Amino acid sequence: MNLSILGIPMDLGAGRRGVDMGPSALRNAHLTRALRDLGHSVTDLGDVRVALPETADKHSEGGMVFLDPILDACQGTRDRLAALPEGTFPLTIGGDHSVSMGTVTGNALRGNPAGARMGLIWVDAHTDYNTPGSSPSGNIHGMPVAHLTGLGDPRLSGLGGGWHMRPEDIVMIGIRSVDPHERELLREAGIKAYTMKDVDQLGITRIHEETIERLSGTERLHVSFDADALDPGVCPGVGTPVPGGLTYREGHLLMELLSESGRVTSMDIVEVNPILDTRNQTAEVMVGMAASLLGQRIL
Ligand code: DIR
Ligand code: MN
Ligand code: MN
Ligand code: MN
Repeated sequence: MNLSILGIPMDLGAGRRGVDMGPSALRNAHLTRALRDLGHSVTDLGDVRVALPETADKHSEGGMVFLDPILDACQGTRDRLAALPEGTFPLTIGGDHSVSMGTVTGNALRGNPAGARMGLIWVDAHTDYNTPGSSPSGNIHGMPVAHLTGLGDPRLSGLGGGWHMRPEDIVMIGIRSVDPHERELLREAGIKAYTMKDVDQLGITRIHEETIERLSGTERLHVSFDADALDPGVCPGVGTPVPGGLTYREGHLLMELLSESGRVTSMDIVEVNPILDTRNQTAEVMVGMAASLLGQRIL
């Protein structure tokens, strides 16, 4: 496969500093080499330009911190991805999870100005379904999915032009932290979310089967993997660790099964924070997750 790596070194959407170094940490953990060893042709496109928090305008507008520079970075990401040749598999590396407003729209718009029907698998401890009105923090990394479905601020929800994600084409896995008003919005939208209780009860194999069945009508399939979906013991280098996450093997099994499905067309790895990490463990684990999604097998 032709893989394109694109970094978005942004921490403007998160509550703490450091995930802007995520792309460096992942490259240091030999991301390119791991994917080339699987037989892929890998091009690193470098990084999207992102404003520095020290020089950007932080003023919180309508309940959103750093709205303008985040919008700029998401537009840059979207345009870069939309212009890639069709048939390329983009692997986007963040950055806080607000980058996914740019990655998902860019991947939907590639070769299709109206936007392809996109399935979205959101692997995360959080549902990231806040709007500026429901958010307790004002941090935009808690809001990307709501904006992708057309809720919230029109500048962010307008990144896809007229295109939006259909709520029925979204599946979340690993969920264990949802804000009170966010929970209501998620219910109203009818988004399928597999909580950690569901992971314990059903297991990853069944969840994977149901997910692929549910998303069978979509043309493209994007996996957005927030490192905090995995247990903090596995991935300590994240800004908002929540106990009781996916085990190392549950993460790999989900990626291995998705790889076998042959359906996935793009991926994000986000929220790797080397400042809070133990050595570079979190980046190393996430390189392994990408490798499993892209064909690595035990035998
Ligand atoms: C919280 C935290 N729900 C918020 N969200 C996080 O600020 O909206 N998302 N950490 O990754
Ligand atoms: Mn997230
Ligand atoms: Mn998260
Ligand atoms: Mn986050």
